[in-house]
Amino acid sequence: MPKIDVCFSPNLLDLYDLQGKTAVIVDILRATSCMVAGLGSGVSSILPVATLEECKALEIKGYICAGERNGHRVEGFALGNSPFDYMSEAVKGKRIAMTTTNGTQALVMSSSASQLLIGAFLNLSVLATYIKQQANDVVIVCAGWKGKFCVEDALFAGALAAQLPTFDIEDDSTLAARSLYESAQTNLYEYLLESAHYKRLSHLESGKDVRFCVEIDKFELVPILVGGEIIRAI
Ligand code: 3SL
Repeated sequence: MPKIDVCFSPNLLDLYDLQGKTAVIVDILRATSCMVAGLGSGVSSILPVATLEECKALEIKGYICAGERNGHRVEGFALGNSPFDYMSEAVKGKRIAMTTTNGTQALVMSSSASQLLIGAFLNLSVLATYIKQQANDVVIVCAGWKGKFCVEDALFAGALAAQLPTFDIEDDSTLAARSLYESAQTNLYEYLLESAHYKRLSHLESGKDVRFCVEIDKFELVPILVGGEIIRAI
């Protein structure tokens, strides 16, 4: 049986051997939700980069610059980090270069995995089906916040683990994530009202992004990193 493991922070990645495994990167609020929403709405590809400078330099190559620092759109960038920015007509068919505080960093730090997939509640079931078909060992890498645990990423890890019941559980992080999801699944949005990142995003209109990011199965696609860019695997 393939194995499943949950890494609660990129700062813990040294404890995990990603070689030969599938890493599912998750940053529910909001980077990976933006990626799923964008590719599901017609964006052609997303190039994740670590720094603002790398991102800006891609503009002359035809990329649209997107991202945030500390939750706020970067000055001079066309897009911020709201999933709604990624679903507009203006970005259909376009390539986006993206840098965020945690999500794109988690991706870059997981590059030793044999395959990198993008997870969000927005594509939960199609992602689970894809992983089941491949039957490869999987590590869910939670982006967290500046190395710290984030409950929304752990909830997603639990939701995905719950859809992969035949996978062998490697250690207790998967059990913990699953129990957390089971206790919150009937009302994810309300559960997140007390979370640190919900509070950090309080400058946004009335929780609109957060509500959207906890919608389950809104999109039928699996984003994958190929040659440095995120595209649709299916
Ligand atoms: O850290 C990240 O990658 C972002 O998703 C954080 S924020 O939701 O845009 O603040």
